Amino acid sequence: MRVLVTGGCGFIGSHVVRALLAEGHTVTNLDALTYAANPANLATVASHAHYRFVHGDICDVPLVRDLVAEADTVLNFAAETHVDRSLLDPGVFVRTDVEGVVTLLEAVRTTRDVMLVHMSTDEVFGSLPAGMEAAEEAPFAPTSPYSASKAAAELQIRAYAETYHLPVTVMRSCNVYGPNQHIEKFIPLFITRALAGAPLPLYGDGLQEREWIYVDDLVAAVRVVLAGLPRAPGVHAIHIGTGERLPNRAVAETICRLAGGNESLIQRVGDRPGHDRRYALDSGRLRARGWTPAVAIKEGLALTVRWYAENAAAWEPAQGAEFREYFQRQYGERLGAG
Ligand code: TDX
Repeated sequence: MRVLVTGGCGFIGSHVVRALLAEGHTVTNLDALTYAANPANLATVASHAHYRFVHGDICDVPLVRDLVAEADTVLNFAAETHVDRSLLDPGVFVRTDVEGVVTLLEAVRTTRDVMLVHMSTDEVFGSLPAGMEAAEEAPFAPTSPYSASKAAAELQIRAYAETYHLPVTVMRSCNVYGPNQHIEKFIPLFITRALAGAPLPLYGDGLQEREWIYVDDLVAAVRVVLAGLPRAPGVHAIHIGTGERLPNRAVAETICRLAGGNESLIQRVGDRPGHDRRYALDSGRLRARGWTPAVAIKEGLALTVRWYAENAAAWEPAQGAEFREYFQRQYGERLGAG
């Protein structure tokens, strides 16, 4: 395949780029290098003969049109992804997550012979009651500016697929974790702070439930999806979920144990506004295609804690001025008041 990956310097994108190159595909990586990108994630493949990096924005119409025209498959991982940041600064989420997707759709519409595969999220369904799982056709009920932008992107995809008879595959994943994830996210934030003996800001009662997938399992799922892309016009949605659903407090306690920290580091702080209580995906469609997760959460957390402990040089640069300012806005008062 000749794949255009967008957002390939991010967490999920970089794992997928490496896997695609290892499988012999040709990869062009279009990345805007926002705060969340880390080109070091791709240092080992930077000079690979079948890899090309393009520094640019998915909202750049002529650039995207040219790159899409060279590809047979477009994999969209470019996005603003952090819910807390969407509460502080929603505009950039609409731009990248919605306008960026429309830019891709326009390029795909005019190129035609290219398969678009888009990464979405379990958050488009909003909070689910206990015992319920969202199947691919469940109704959207997003609650944060982030999840609303991802749902809006999906509605644009649906509109284009319907109007212009385009085949588009939409993957919706549960929470991903593992090496190279930006330290703003729950698991890496708690790991890096536990390693430093710093307080761990647990929002609200800590009983919110998330479904977790180790990044290698996510990459394996993406490979299964890519191996059988439906070519019929329409939206082909597929859920990537493990069924491993845990309250945040339990994850935080495990991290404390693994990082050699004390559970007293966990500090309950003011809740995230509009905080969804529970996500859960029905992943039967993907499993019917032979995928099953290989890494249980306990093992995955141990691997992840070890990676952050042994690879400080890979994530410490992310703790620069931009992050310190964000951290102060997000947690300054919360931790001060805790
Ligand atoms: O400091 C924190 N304290 C805390 O209690 C942070 C950062 C998070 N949390 C809680 C909020 C969530 O219930 O932990 C849970 C996970 O938080 P995040 O890592 O921010 O992830 P979440 O909001 O669940 O969204 C993630 O999964 C779905 C990704 O950020 C999204 O991009 C993805 O679509």
